[in-house]
Amino acid sequence: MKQPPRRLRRLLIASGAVGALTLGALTVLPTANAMAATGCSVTYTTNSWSGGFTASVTVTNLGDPVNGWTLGFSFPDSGQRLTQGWSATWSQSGSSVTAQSASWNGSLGTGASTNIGFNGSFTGANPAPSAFTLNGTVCTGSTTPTTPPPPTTPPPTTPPPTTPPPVGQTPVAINGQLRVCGVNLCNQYGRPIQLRGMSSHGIQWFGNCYNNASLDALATDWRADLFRIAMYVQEQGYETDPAGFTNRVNNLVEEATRRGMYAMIDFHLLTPGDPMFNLERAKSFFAAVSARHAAKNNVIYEIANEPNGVSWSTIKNYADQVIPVIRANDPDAVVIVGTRAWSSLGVSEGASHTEIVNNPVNASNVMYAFHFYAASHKDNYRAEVERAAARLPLFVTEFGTVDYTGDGGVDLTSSTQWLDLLDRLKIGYANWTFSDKAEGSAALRPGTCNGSSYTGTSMLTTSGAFMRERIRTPDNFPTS
Ligand code: IDC
Repeated sequence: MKQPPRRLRRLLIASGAVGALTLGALTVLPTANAMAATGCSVTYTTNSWSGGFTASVTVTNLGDPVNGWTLGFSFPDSGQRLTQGWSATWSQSGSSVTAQSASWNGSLGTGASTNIGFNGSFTGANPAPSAFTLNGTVCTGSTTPTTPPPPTTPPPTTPPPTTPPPVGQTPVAINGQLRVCGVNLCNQYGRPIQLRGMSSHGIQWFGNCYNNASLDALATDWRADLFRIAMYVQEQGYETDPAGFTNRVNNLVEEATRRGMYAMIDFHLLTPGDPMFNLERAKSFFAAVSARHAAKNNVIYEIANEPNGVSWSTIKNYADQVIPVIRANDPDAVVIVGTRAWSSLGVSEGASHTEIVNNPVNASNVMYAFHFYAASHKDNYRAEVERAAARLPLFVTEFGTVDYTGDGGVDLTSSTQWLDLLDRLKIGYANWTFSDKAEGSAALRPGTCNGSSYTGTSMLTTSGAFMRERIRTPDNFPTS
């Protein structure tokens, strides 16, 4: 394409800006470029809540293939701030924002796209930026070659994938789509496996702990198989901004997926303990997330964190209404149902797993949650898990090395007994929490998430160091 005259160029810039304001996406004309063909387009969409927002930015390279890129734009309003980005190295200086490609999405072939994003805050309005640049070229949605293409231009080659192919063998690359088989969780070869991983803290409070560096460390330094995304429903969670939280969960699922980890979507109901209180919210939320991730093979749905103060039949009634919503979109995903009395299989309210055995939910490919806090829950709970595991598929979707408040000292003896039991029974687990909250259960020391260093042990608490050792020991993932 030829460079249009200067006047037309200005016109296009203006119309591009209008498009951005109305559609949340825009194109502006390129400036002069170097020898290579350049060009790009960007879509920018946001979900906002009071004072905060999540931006999803899709960058498409329309020029020659690039190896490493920098996206630039300016916030139009002086109150707009970048707080936490992902899938790129983000920075802000004045109103200018830049995002530098990560190792796995730096290569963008002709026509290839990648999605990156960030959380931000704003004080006044929150307008979309009106111009984007990729490696200095303004993104117009078209290509500008400076040299005429040679007569025998080869046909464009297939762009390289924007998600990295599994490096080595990730847990998802090895195990693929999971299925419940008898009382176990089986991989794509029909062999029982145990998933070991970490739970986030409430993403409404500790969203800054889930960034590129921390999730890289979780996947490659901790060698976690699983990342549980704890989305509280109350306590400033989902109910305050359903669209925003759905989007945040979706983004974290994408981040786990890129790194070859299983993603567990935790509908973290806790207070009130009656899941029916949140039935309609659960249906809306799970309809949205299961539609979005239906094609993935690494998503596990946990529909009720910790029901409490209600009977098993009430929980079953809830599950029997929520599971079909997920299955309508994602028929083969494993679903985990919380159990009575804070997912204690009923034990903390004087019941036992037999009420579930006698009246299971009306669905297959389902597991039941068991939670424990090692300093509070000991031999009688372990004995119940051992009995229940012979009859029900169990998943420890949350546990702490400390007491049930989530705080206090680590009980290494009880924690070790618990994890030895779970390893022996091949029961998967997620530890509460991969966060830097100042409480005993947090794996990261306070302040860690303000920095960028998450590998090794120097930033780990007693609980974090213990859990990293347990999680990173080699898994037994049979492949035949
Ligand atoms: C706790 C957190 C704590 C937070 C509190 C608020 O550790 O920082 O202030 O929630 O609700 C659970 C729950 C889980 C609790 C955890 C520890 O699923 O939300 O987290 N716990 O108390 N069940 C048993 C213990």
